[in-house]
Amino acid sequence: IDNKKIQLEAEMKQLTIEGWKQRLKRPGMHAVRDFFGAIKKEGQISIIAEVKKASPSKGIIKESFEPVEIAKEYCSSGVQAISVLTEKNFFMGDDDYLVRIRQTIPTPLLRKDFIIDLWQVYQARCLGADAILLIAAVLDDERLKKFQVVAGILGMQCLVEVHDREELERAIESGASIIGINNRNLKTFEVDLKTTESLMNYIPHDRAVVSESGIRTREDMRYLKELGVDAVLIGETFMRADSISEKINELRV
Ligand code: IGP
Repeated sequence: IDNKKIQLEAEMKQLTIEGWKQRLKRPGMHAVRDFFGAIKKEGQISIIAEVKKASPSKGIIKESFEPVEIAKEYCSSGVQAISVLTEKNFFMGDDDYLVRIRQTIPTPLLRKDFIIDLWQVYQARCLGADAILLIAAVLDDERLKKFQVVAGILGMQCLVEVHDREELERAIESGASIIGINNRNLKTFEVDLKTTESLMNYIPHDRAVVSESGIRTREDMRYLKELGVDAVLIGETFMRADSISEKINELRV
């Protein structure tokens, strides 16, 4: 019985992927934007601004949450890219936020979710993602590589997230072009920007380096720029700001 169940599940996933593939062939399917090119600019530290209602460590961050309005403000403030949480259970995100934001603004979009199955890669493309998040800690080497290959075939790029030296080596080995250093320890939720400093120097120069989480001040930005980081990923600081555009101007270095 178990074998049958496993086989059935495998077939269902296969069907799902076929279903998504069919959708991708529909006329009017949008083109993908160059996420890597948008964030890796010599001598500049780019901002990836996140649309994020809640988090497991902080609960609800923003009560009056209008994802499209937030994205529009990010866009008009000139951020280089936007990250959209689509994960429902921990971050109160929604796939539909990505779809609606995609329809409204031209900024390159990262889909922020826990991608653990191949069909989600196809789905991300259909929803309007230009890049997807892959977390090294939750994917084995085979999946890490395979998902990047498939994303690439679909025209998307991957931000491979790491938190320690071992994950970083696996990310580099897997061919990741965009490496995200998460300053937040996902087990303890502790944040330390020094995580970026300690891993930076092991990353080849042709990759884009993104410092993620816990970035709050202009001093933080100066510090990370000094380290040679290509981009920062900021959520909470913008979500809590009285004025998003003013906060972005304040953090621009
Ligand atoms: C943003 P912050 O501290 O600025 O809100 O962090 C981003 O780095 C964080 O949301 C994040 C995340 C993730 C969310 C980093 N890695 C993985 C979900 C899944």
